[in-house]
Amino acid sequence: MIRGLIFDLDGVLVDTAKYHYLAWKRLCAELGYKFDINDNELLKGVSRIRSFEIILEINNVTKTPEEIEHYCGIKNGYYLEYIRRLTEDDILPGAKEFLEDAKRLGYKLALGSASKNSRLILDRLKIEDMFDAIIDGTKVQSAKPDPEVFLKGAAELGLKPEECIVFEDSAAGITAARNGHMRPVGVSNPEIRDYCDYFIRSFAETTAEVLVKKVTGE
Ligand code: B16
Ligand code: MG
Repeated sequence: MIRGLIFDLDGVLVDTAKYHYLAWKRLCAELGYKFDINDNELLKGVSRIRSFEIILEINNVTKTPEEIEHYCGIKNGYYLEYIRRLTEDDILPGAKEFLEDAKRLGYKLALGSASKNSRLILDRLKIEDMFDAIIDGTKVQSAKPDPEVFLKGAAELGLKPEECIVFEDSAAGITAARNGHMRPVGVSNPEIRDYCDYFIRSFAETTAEVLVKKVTGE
């Protein structure tokens, strides 16, 4: 029986994926690196450090851990310029209503994000207090597709992994949910449609009650 819903942040509740892309693109332009929208797909759901390592691999370049840290700091500065401008209106269509509906039905809600900026983003969107547990990049050692972020979310909700649905927009996140024995629901990103148990283009097209029934067949 499903008792908990775990939400990824970037690309699921808010479209910050485009800001990650713009920030990496700006850094890559300065460094003379190749980086396009297809390359960006590989970074979705992946930690900041791992994202830059992937960019280095694409460009056949090596950097020291200190240099990687340095450039990730520059990228995060660019990213913060964008997300400081976020408002409540930037929550994706139907997402807030879906969270409210799920709470009303008694589901426990957790955030399971790779981002170290999640508190700032939740604060800007004014939805921080809707979550019973917030697990993000500041609390985990292993990046998605490792299931750590979702397993910690389920544990903090006091639930077994099998009792949780995970909402994700990235291939790494869908794999992480499966690795953690949870039910992955793909959101918004058509690239992952074939890898999840169920796919929605937007939360506006469903309700918590209908979605849980569709996923579990209950
Ligand atoms: P930050 P999610 C992930 O968030 C993003 O999808 C990914 O592109 C980003 O590199 C990662 O957070 C780290 O973000 O630089 O803010 O710590 O999708 O897991 O909510
Ligand atoms: Mg995401």
